[in-house]
Amino acid sequence: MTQGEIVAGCLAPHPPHLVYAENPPQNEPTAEGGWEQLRWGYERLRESLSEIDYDVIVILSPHWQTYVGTHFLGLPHFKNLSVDPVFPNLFRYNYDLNIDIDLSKQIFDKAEQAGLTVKMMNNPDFRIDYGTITTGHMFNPKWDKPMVVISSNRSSAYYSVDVMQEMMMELGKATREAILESGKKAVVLASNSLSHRHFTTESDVPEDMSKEHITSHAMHLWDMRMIEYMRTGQSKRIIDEMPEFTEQAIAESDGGGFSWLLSTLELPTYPAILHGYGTIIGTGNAIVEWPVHKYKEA
Ligand code: 2X7
Ligand code: FE2
Repeated sequence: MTQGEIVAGCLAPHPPHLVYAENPPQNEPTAEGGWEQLRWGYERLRESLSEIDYDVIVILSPHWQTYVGTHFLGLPHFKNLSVDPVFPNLFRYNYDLNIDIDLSKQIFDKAEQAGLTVKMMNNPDFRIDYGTITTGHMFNPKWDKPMVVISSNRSSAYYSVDVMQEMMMELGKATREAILESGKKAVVLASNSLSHRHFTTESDVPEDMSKEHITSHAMHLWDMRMIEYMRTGQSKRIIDEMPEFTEQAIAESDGGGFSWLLSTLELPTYPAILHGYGTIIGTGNAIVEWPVHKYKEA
């Protein structure tokens, strides 16, 4: 069998506002637009990968939170209504997604061999979180590729960001090894915002962009620092500064996705492509692609 590969890795944030502003038929509420900078960023990401052949999307979402180990969606098909618990006015999405359970099980096995606690989610009524769905929709609105969906083990809350990161680095290695052995071509997505301090009230018109800005200068500086590291191939510095960043910027990297992503890519030293940056209710969001396919050895 030919060896599988990761063709690209992306930071692909999931505020439900993006789906709301797109007005797809699956979402019940309707909007007058909004957050265009980020939505155009997703357009550029999709365009950038449109000529790249791949079989499966592997995603880790911080809104599927599990406290005992890492879980994987373990049934071939999930269909239901997903409602954002904080923004039910913006996100009521009828999803229909297919899972690559063979690859899920292969990653599960590798992670278990590495000593991580893992579980397959086999409840057909399980409701998929809005992080997975928003990133899934914005990355691939046609939903025409199977997915592997990985939960966020909340070890940062239970232990510390350092412990979380060590576990996510292991999970990233296991994910990579399983993909290589599977013979499949995969795109890996970390579904998270950067700085995550948000406003506590919503404007009358949620998509009123005159109200949108970063919550503080300190959050802006942290976001720019992380983006600069990504754009200049300094993944190791991101990993080294992750505990400080996560704590000081209340960053959504606490869910582990960002560390996991960089580990699946073996801490890339080549520049990532920034497709877009913008704020959503004051949080910082970057759409970033590591174009692995361009840098692979011949
Ligand atoms: O989940 C989110 C988020 N990460 C950032 C902003 C707004 C809403 O939801
Ligand atoms: Fe979030």
